[in-house]
Amino acid sequence: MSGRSRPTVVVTRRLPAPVEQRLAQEFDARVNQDDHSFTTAELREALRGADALVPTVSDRITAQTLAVEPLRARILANFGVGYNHIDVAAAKARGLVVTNTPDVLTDDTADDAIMLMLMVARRAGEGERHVRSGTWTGWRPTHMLGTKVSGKTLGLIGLGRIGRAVARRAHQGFGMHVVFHDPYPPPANVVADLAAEPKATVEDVLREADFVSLHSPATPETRHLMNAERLALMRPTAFLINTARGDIVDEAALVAALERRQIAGAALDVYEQEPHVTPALLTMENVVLLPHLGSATQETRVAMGMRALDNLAAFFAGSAPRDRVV
Ligand code: 8YV
Repeated sequence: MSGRSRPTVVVTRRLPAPVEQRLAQEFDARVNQDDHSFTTAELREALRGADALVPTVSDRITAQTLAVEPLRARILANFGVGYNHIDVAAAKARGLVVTNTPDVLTDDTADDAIMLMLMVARRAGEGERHVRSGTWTGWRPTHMLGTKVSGKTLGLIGLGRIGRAVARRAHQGFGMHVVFHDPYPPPANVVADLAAEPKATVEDVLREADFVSLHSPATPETRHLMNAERLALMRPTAFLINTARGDIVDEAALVAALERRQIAGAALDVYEQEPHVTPALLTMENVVLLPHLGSATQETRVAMGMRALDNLAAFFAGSAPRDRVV
């Protein structure tokens, strides 16, 4: 293809080098050199000036943003599996195709959930802070006792790709009993292979689980799914883990539940208003806080980028992109 005929693609954040190299080879790429978070004005400009946009979770692509005239962009190839930051109905109404990057980040995100479960149960963050503070006085039988993970009950809210990968790790690796609720469960043979026990309601899971891990997409239905009432159903010895989306947990209600000792702790990778974290959480030793690291490995971020570029390449070649969501 000649330079002139190559589609113009705006990528809102810096991507790993191999992805940017391919991007430059195949497209007329406009890269965000200093990796700043795009303003609404910049997003609108990109929609007016480019054939495609590669956004990330740090971009809010609202109906108002999508209302630009004239609209040149024809596809939003999201870098990431979750696309709740894009108003897909508005995108569809404007004739835009939207794609995401599933599968390639499943293992890393499941690893992240297991890591958080272990960290919060075994007080890993607190222990690290203790050693680094220089106040550790030495080993003793009663020092910093945590909660045993192996053999406990893990409750999964959502048994999609990532939920299933967590179930496998928990059951096969830690001998955990896995219970779950999913309004759209996978086929019975898949559930049986995982040795996961279905529950009729979210509440049933919450009442039984020693660890509750969230794996639902962020939708209007799942917004604040973990509210004050549901948090109160968890066991006082149980921990909440969220690697899905911040919107699923009412962060203020979580703080209240932790303050009242209604639950034993929480481990979060995602927040309601990223990068803002409700200040009270920062002060709690029984809370583990990570900066949205679910898919943050070199291998996976390259794979996500390549998958987004595959979707763009297919679209501009006139074929169906593999990961079309609308
Ligand atoms: C990404 C994620 O890092 O893919 C997702 O949905 O939450 C993360 O793995 C982020 O969304 C990239 O846009």
